[in-house]
Amino acid sequence: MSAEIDPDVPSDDAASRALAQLRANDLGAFVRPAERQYPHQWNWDAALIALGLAPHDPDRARHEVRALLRGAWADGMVPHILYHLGPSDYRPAPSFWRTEGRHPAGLPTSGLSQPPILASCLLRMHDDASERDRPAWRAFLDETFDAVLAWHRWWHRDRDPAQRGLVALLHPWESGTDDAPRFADALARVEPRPVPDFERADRVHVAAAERPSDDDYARFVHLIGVYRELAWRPKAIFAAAPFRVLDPFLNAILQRADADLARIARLLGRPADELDAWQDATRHAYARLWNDETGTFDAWDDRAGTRLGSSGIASFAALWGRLADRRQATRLHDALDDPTGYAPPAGGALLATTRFDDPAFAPRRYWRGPVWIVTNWMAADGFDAAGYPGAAARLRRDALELTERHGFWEHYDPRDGTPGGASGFSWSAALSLVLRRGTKAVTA
Ligand code: 2M8
Repeated sequence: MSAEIDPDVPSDDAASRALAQLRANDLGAFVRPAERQYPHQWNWDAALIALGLAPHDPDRARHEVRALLRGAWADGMVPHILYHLGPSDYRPAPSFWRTEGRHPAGLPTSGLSQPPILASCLLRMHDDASERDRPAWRAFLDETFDAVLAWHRWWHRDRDPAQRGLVALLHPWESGTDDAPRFADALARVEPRPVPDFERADRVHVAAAERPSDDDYARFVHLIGVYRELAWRPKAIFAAAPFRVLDPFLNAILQRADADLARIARLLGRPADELDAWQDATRHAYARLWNDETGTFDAWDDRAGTRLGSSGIASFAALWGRLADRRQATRLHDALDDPTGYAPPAGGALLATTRFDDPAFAPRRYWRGPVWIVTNWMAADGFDAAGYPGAAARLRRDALELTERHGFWEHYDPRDGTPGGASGFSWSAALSLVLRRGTKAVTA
């Protein structure tokens, strides 16, 4: 269906196409992230899909969030993949994780988590609702509050046991930006053992050149092998993790989500002190990720005790998390206009995942170069808040143009906008609805 999209159609038609894409991906129990590539429910995809659907079909949006929270473990962790409908041609298969005894009865899940963007989406669904819908959203904030808070507690307790103010990723999949160049050095230190019961199946519907390399994948799978042997016990896997990274992307999303959950708490008349304390600790620790030489927020390899380079898109998340000061925001803004940084050539689009002059930049390979609609949306929000409405408008315009010209793909080549990755990609459709709502509000 994406090939039928005409860039000149009025935006209401474009919105209908986005809703049609989400309907096509709706499997009843949940909306799959893409028509073929991702047949299960993914954590942050679900939150973004719900946000897109909320004003059009609030009941369906709430159903999506309920389905996600049904996967929560007893310790509060909300997993990154939920296999509601059992096995499929996707790998890892549910049984590969060996999470029995940890996942809820009858709902197999992965053993990892993903960016906790849910609280931020929930607050927006409530705030953007019509007068008529708002009471139902308020009731839904109340219904979901304890589960979301328990998940944030899990991050701050089990992924920051020494209370340093930054939570750790134990697997690149937990960042949502799986093969991002900033993880390369930390992954290179992982020595993968072959895992006998695993075979890659992610290159059937998507070109191999647009998926992570075999080297990366061997390590992704090896890490799961290590953790499943430790029965996913939080203390044990934290201590043994061959890959442990303090990531500016994940921590910025958590910071914003803590702030948004604190707003929800106040709205509901619940205490917010714990949420406020987490934000103070994170703000303090996050400042140390800043690299004044490069003008980036860098990830930290918690195993080697070293700074990781190739920060790319992760730096811009600091704006989403309201974690960049005025000078840092200006440095990030400057990189948008720098052709060796992120300024696209004529006919291209903001915002590449990696700087154009980074040796790791790969314009069509997954999280190593392409433009993703989610990161444009986050960066636009951040630049608006930092006092750069022009940059925010460019980011929104480029994202909308990409989806209108090419349809809803997983990502787009920043040099010429050509689409790549999975077709029929749900969050590109969902966020096009969100961006269009934002654009309308600004121009109204
Ligand atoms: C991608 O990740 C999965 C593994 O979790 C995969 O490559 O198979 C990532 O882009 C992730 O951020 C996203 O949530 C998921 C589904 O869209 O796909």
